[in-house]
Amino acid sequence: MSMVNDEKIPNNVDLAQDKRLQRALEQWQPDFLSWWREMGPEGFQEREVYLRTAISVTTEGWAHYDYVRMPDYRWGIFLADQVPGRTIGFGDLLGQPVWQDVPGEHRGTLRRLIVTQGDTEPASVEQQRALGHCCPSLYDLRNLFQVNVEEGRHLWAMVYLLHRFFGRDGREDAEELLARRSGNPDRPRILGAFNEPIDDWLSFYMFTMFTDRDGKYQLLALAESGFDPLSRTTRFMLTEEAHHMFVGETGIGRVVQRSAELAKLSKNGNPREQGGIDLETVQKYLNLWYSLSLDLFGSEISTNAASFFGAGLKGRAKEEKFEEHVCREGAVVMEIPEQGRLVRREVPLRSAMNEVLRDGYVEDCQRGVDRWNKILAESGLSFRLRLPSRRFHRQQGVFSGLRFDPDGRQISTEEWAKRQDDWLPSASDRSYVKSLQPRAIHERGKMANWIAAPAKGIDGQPVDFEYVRLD
Ligand code: BYC
Ligand code: FE
Ligand code: FE
Repeated sequence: MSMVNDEKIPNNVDLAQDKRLQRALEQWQPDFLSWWREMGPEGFQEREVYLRTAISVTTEGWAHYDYVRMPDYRWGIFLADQVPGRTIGFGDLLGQPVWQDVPGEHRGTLRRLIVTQGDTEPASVEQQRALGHCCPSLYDLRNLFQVNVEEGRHLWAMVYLLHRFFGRDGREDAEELLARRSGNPDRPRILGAFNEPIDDWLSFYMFTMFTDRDGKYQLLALAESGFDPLSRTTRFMLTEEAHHMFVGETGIGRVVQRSAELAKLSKNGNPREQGGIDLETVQKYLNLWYSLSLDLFGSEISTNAASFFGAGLKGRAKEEKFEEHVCREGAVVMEIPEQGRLVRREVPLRSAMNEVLRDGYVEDCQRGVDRWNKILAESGLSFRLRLPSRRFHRQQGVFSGLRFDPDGRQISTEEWAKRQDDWLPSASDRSYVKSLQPRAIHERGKMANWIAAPAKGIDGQPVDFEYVRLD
């Protein structure tokens, strides 16, 4: 029996009426499932997990909780409601009606944007696939799987667009989204951060805090798109993204809280003496994932970004908050390197759109850091976490190829080599973090020693709820 019907694939895109889409999905869906079994969460595929499934776009329907085995998860296809009379909100075509189909001249560019977005989703599942074996609690295990199945659904969202609007090219792209592999030297994922290993939970929380938050900003920018189906798809994805960032921010918050408790219990104020994570190590992981995530916005000065904006394909986050939407004039003053020195330059606004989007992201990250620092202040500790300079450890954009310290001061290659391990997780930091917890914690309500319990459970359930049935 076909797996492609409204019962198996909850949707609001008229799947039952769309024979072409059905045929494309009938090909792709079994390949997706084999990919999920091969590259999805390792060792827990047959377990029942207390998961949220989106079964409609209404407020009651998009958060339906029940026990489900992950391969039976009902990955759905949802577009946020159409806004009647919606017009393009920025760029050269400001005020014109949005497109319900792909304009021929933008076909290649839209395909690239959708493929790039789509590629990150399965990549993150691959990166996180072994984490179940060292989970700090059942609560966290469930959150990991929730994030994983929803990233799977985000892949479905992009595959829907490829199948529905891009014909045979789109079908080929959709297959390739299942063929690339995170970290594989021969067929890597497209963007840098998605090829980095995530093999401990501190990295996982940093990733969901900082990298999923890049997702939020990219989705906000795509939600402005003049290609209405892309706008509607990404708007619905954003509703799921909030939980991913919640997992990251509260995860780090719980680590910070526990580290503060353990610091007080130890003779020298070092949580490591009590089997916890010291705040210096937390800062190094933060430096790493924040800088990798800054790279995901692309270069500070980008002709791609300028043409995406001009053509009405990708706007700014919450475009309506800006005063002026054409942006043919205007400039952003940036300090950029020229011949090895930082100089102030005026960059035409459209070419600076990646940096404008990054500005909002940086502010959003800072709010999270402030909340962590509040936990430290309330614990009476003087240590504070902070975001490093945007220039620190960059591999994309105008600062790549040069070396900067976390304060943004330019330094020599020799100094970088000497100090690198003070700023980024060293091999010994990584093995320490991994050594903290030799086995997964499976007892209901119990937490690993290095992390505090969450303030409350999921979906109104208690913290000691059986979030994953392991027997
Ligand atoms: N790594 O003008 P440039 C998410 C490439 S996360 C490798 O600087 P542009 C999620 C770039 O492709 C959100 N390559 O940048 C989170 C270009 O290549 P070509 C994902 C990079 O084009 C957690 C060249 O460098 N969504 O959803 O303005 C879990 C020069 O490009 C990188 C999107 O990314 C990099 N970091 O902007 C799960 C939205 N950065 O053309 C999911 C769609 C740049 O020379 N993508 N390059 O071959 C875009 O809007 C743009 O492609 C980018 C780059 C913002 C990524
Ligand atoms: Fe996603
Ligand atoms: Fe996400």
